[in-house]
This record gives sequence, structure tokens and C-alpha cells, in this order.
Amino acid sequence: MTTSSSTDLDTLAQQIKVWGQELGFAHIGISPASNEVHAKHLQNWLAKEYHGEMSYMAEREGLRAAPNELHSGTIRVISARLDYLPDSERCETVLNSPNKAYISRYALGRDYHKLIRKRLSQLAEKISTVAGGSHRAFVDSAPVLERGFAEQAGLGWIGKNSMLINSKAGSWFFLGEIYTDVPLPIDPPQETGHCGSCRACLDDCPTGAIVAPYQVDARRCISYLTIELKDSIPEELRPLMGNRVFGCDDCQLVCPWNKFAQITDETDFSPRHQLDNSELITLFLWTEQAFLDNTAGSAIRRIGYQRWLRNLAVGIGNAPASTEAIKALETQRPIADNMAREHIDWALAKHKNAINK
Ligand code: B12
Ligand code: SF4
Repeated sequence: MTTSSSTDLDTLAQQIKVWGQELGFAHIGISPASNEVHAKHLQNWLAKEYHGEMSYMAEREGLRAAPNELHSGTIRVISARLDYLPDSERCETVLNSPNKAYISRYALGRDYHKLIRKRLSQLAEKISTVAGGSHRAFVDSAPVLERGFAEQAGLGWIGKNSMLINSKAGSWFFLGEIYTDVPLPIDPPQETGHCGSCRACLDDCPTGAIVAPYQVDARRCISYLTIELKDSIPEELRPLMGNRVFGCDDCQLVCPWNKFAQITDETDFSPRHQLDNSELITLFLWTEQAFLDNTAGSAIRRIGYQRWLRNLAVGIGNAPASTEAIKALETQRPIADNMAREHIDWALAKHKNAINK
């Protein structure tokens, strides 16, 4: 097949969607390779310093909405959606059990980065075989405005929680992209504004991180505090974090559109080591070797052992006072670095004060 005529390109676009489905993607859409509206939103967000310590967001700002600068010749962005929700039954139970550790649903199984990039590369190869051209696959960590491009490509619309939401599938999915120089036909965006008067996510965010509709101040977001932040977690935010020790899903859990969420059939995303239903203390008492073994191939490993201890110490500090918690905190205190130890001391003080009252 050649791609010289628009009919050929229409056929190729349809074929790409079929291949995408065969590779496990739930939705594929194609958009132009520019996004000025979202570039402006990003600029405002950075100006307010909502990115906190994520300096990579500011450093590569110009590239995010300008695919051609990241991969020369790009004129189209192919956006892909991969559902990850393993099952949602336990979320509320764990969140309401203060001795248990809540780990966000996206991180319970295998790290998604490699998996998605590999499949996108396979898709890019198929396109290349048929149409030639130059293609490059991205997922998450590259300077790409993923939600903005996915919205433009018709994969969904951006909710007040800033998540990309699909009217038939909610928001429990990852995004990935292929930049291409093949002039594929463009998909229409979905209508926007489906939040209406709802503001459940703004009202329910534990730390008040959704400071205005569509605007997340990452510095308050539990996902940032537990995953991105390398140093100490601000003390005033710790009590608000409850038992959320790696990421946070509250703004998705309360969203009414997630009653349409699709359960993933990717076995790689199934919870490992009972991470969807573990006691805070059990995880806190893992040795460094156990942490490395149990988080091999998982996104959790990226934060390292000391931040793992830091996050769990905050969770334990928020749990009901107990001598068992004091014992666990004292056991791990000597192996903690200064940063983690400060959180352990905070938690110890909370438990001891409550017990001595
Ligand atoms: C930095 C980052 C974070 C930061 C900052 C979050 C944020 N909202 O920006 C932190 C660490 C907090 C984070 C948390 C999470 N993240 Co994150 N994150 C990213 C990353 C790397 C960049 C996002 C970005 O560009 N932020 C900059 C700001 C300006 O963009 P934004 O908040 O998305 O805002 C957009 C819209 O709201 C809109 N907008 C802004 N202002 C306004 C105003 C109006 C009036 C309107 C109409 C629109 C509008 O324009 C903005 C730009 O597109 C992307 C991957 C990527 N390369 O894109 C993943 C990504 C967005 N994250 C993802 C996920 C899954 C999460 C978490 C659910 C993980 C978790 N469970 O803990 C949470 C969700 C928190 C939340 N509500 O955003 C997925 C989202 C998939 C989806 N369905 O939307 C992505 C796409 C990763 C992926 N490849 O799948 N994340
Ligand atoms: S919870 Fe309500 S306001 Fe927030 S994203 Fe969902 S529909 Fe929109």
C-alpha cells in the first residue's frame, strides 16, 4: 500500500486502530501536532509554581506542546489509552481501615512504562512497514502534554480534577503517544464540559490540592508528596494524608464518571504481594532487601527505600495509637536516614502522646 492518496491514509488510520486494539489498547485517536490552548494552561500552572520540585516540568516546557521540536518532522500525534483498574472493590475498605496501607491502583502491578512503550513501538513498526515515515513512541516521562493531545484526539475530555475522562470508560487509564510524520486524518475531539455543576473531586481531595476547577497544585497533591517529593513532607499536610502511602486516587474514586470504568484484562496490572490489602506495619518492617525484591518491576521501586519508610511512617502516625506501632517505629528508626527518621519521630510523638493522655 502507498499512502499517497487520502483514501489510503483513511484506510491506514482505520488499520492503526485495529492494530492498536490487537495490542490491548482500548482507544486510539489521531490529532494535529500542536496544542496552543494546553500550552497556555501549562504556562499558567508553572507561573503559579504548582509544579513544586518537579523542575523537569519547567525545564522542558517549550517541548511539551511542540512535538516537532522533540521529534523533527512530526505532524500528527497518535494517542493511545490503556486501562489499568484491576478491581475497585477494595479501595474504600482499605481507605477506611487506618491500619492498612493505601497504594494507588496504578502502582499495584507491573510498571506500565515499559509495557506501554513496547506496545507503542510495535504499533509504530507496523505503521512503518506499510507507510514508511518516521515515528517515535512516548509514555509519561517524556516532555509531552499527554492529556492535552489525547483530548484533541477524541479520547476523552479533561475533568475538573484535571484527569482525562472518557464518557464510556471513566479515567482509570494510562496514556501513551506516537509522534509521526505521516499525514494521517485527524479524529474529532469529544465535547468538553461534562462535569456540569459537580465538584465532588474539589470538595473531597484530602489535602485540597484541586485549588480551582482544572487546576491541581501538585505541592499539595498526595501523589506528589509520596512519589515526586524527595525531601520532607510538610508537617501540616501529614495528618491529611491518612493511610495513602503511594499516590492517591480520591479524585477518581469520587468521580461519578468512574461508574463506567473498565476493569483491565492485563494480568501484568494485577496486584502483587498483596499490595492492595496490606497492613502499614507489615510494609514498614520490610528490610531494604525485601523492598527491592517485592517491588522489582514495579513503579514503587523508583522512590527508593528511605522514601518508602518516610511515607509509611506518616501513615502509621495517622493510625490509631498502639504499642505495636511504637515498637515498629523504634525498630526501623536506626536504619532510617535523617529525612525518614524525622517522619518516624513525628509518628512516634503522636503515638506516645496519645497513649500517655
Ligand atoms: C506531572 C504529572 C503529575 C503531577 C502533577 C499532576 C497534574 N495535574 O499536573 C502529580 C505527581 C501530582 C501527578 C499525579 C497523578 N497522575 Co500524573 N502526570 C504528570 C505528567 C508527567 C505531566 C502532567 C502535566 O502536564 N501537568 C501540567 C498541568 C498544567 O497539566 P494538567 O494538570 O494535566 O492540566 C491540564 C488540564 O487541566 C488543562 N487545564 C489546565 N488549566 C485549565 C483551566 C481550564 C479552564 C481548562 C478548561 C483546562 C485547563 O490543561 C492542562 C494541560 O493539558 C503526566 C504525563 C505527561 N507527560 O503528560 C502524568 C499523568 C497526567 N498522570 C497520570 C496519573 C494516572 C496520575 C495519578 C492518577 C497517579 C496517582 N494515582 O497518584 C495522579 C492524579 C492527580 C491529578 N488529579 O492530576 C496519567 C493521567 C491519565 C488520565 N486519565 O488523565 C498521566 C497522563 C500519565 C500517563 N502516561 O498515563 N501527575
Ligand atoms: S468528580 Fe465531578 S467535578 Fe471532578 S472530574 Fe469528576 S465529574 Fe468533574
